[in-house]
Amino acid sequence: PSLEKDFLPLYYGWFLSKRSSESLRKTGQAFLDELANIKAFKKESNKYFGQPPEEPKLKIDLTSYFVKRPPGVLHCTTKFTDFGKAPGADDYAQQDIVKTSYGKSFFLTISALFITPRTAGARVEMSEQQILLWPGDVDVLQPAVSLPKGSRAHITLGCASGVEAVQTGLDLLEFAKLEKAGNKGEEVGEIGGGKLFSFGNGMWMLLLSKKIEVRAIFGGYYG
Ligand code: ACK
Repeated sequence: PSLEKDFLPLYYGWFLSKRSSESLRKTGQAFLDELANIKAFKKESNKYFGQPPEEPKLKIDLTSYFVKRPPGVLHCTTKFTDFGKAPGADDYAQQDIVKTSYGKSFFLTISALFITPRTAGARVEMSEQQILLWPGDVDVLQPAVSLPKGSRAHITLGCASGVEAVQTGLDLLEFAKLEKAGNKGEEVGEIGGGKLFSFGNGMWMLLLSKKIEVRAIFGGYYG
């Protein structure tokens, strides 16, 4: 054992292969394009997505709305360790499962795509084995709403101007909170890829009829 403290990454997570990453970005873009054409979406988009009020019929370009897109390959954060400064960082990094999984390859399942006025993302459904890598302290919405383990698991596809990526996971927890309260959203119809649900306040989710599998490597991002 080294006397020196391990240097922890900015965050741990699954990093998609270049191919899976490109493919998921395309799927996400297709979803945004299609959503922008949906009547029910257009109806409320000026309210929540800053459409100019004088042009209520103008189709919003969601791809440019979510202007901040992750550079490089997409990822699913497990634990944000902030180079060791984040609460619980050492406890997470010291787990055997984290050490033995480091550098290993996985298939992640994506069950849904979602947007809010702040973020666009993909919901990740973890296997029992993958849940072992999920930290115990991140599925919490302040103040004091605890949600089922893994509720936050996501891949950020884009953020609106001025919004930080951390928001995507919080937005997904918001969906999970509504679901926990028995609100499954209002089914708006079938679009390419699955069933579209509106949760109000500009929150939309596409439940994929065929879940997407992506290839990913577990590891750390050092910036
Ligand atoms: O899209 P994400 O999951 O949200 O991936 C990025 C990554 O770390 C690098 O910024 C996530 N992130 C940033 N701050 C936090 C935080 N305080 N808690 C959890 N995840 C965070 C961000």
